[in-house]
Amino acid sequence: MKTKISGVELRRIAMPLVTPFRTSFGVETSRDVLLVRVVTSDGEGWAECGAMSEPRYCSEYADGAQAVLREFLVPALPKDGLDVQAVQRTLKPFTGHRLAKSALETALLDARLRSADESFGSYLGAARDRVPCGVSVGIMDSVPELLDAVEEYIAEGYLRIKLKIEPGWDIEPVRAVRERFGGDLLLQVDANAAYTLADARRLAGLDDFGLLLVEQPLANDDMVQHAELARRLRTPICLDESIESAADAAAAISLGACSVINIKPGRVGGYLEARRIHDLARAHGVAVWCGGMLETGIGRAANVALAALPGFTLPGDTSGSSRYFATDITEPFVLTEGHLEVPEGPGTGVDPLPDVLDEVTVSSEWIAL
Ligand code: OSB
Ligand code: MG
Repeated sequence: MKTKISGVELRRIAMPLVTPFRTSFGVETSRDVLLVRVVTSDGEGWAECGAMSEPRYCSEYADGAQAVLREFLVPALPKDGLDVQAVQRTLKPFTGHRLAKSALETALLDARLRSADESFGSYLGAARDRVPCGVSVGIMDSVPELLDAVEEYIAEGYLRIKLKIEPGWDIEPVRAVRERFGGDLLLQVDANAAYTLADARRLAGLDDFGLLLVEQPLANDDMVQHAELARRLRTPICLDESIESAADAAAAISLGACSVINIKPGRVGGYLEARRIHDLARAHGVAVWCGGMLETGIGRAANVALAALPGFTLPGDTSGSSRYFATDITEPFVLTEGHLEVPEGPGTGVDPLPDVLDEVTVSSEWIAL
């Protein structure tokens, strides 16, 4: 059955964060989100683009993603009919722009799955109906402030804590969290590319604290340097920014640049590429977990489905809606015993709440096909 696409809506929303989120690349106080809605002969589909307002985490940013969708990706879609493979073939000649491509592919996939009455989880191969959740804790002004935040997240049931680190905020906060909450707490750190290989001795200082992993210590394109660092640390290295495709994952694994991978579907161009990385990593005994980009319920729903695949053996950054927003644009995701349930309805299984969506909408454009 061929599907016709009549058009695509690009909608921008402004979502204030409940607490500022500071990383080594900047501070976020409000999430500027690009939503994609496709309208097809089979019905609608929604997706969320992971791009942030500035190109710091990666080269994409929300205005840029919107522009490339408007100017190139949406107009290239086959008008008379398509399936997901046809969409991938159409988008492939355009270099990069994976977050933008992912949003378009995911919205189309959502529309197709809804019309086929199949859930994302079932389509992707989910092996369980709920997933264990961790939380990513930003850089704070002081250690006591950090300890209060971590204490609250643990009280809410989060099963794993990830601390954002940067030079000057690494050993001390990690030691303080270990001392306060004990050696059994599942703890890991994320540097967002803030170090260089010259910092190897400092990073080796993290080896004393029994961390699950250190995420993306070096620059995005430092694959070889990560392999060298891996030889100097006992703490497992996990890559985030460096892995933009299954080919990158294969290279990283064969180089020994990482022993864990953070899979973010947007970063790798979509859920199908994300699943390829999962399959490859699993075949090599490399653990994976599902990362996040401070998503609303729209993006979160599909991420939670992905995180239910059998190779996702570590808790993800799939936190509850309240960790990010006072009001989510879907029914909120709420933790139960540190887990989120995989949505069961067709497609992503969630719908934007029209009133909330209208309230947070900043702009909307319609691209007819
Ligand atoms: O590096 O994993 C990251 C948020 C935005 C951009 C990059 C990252 C993050 C997080 C938070 O760590 C993940 C989440 O809770 O969505
Ligand atoms: Mg990261």
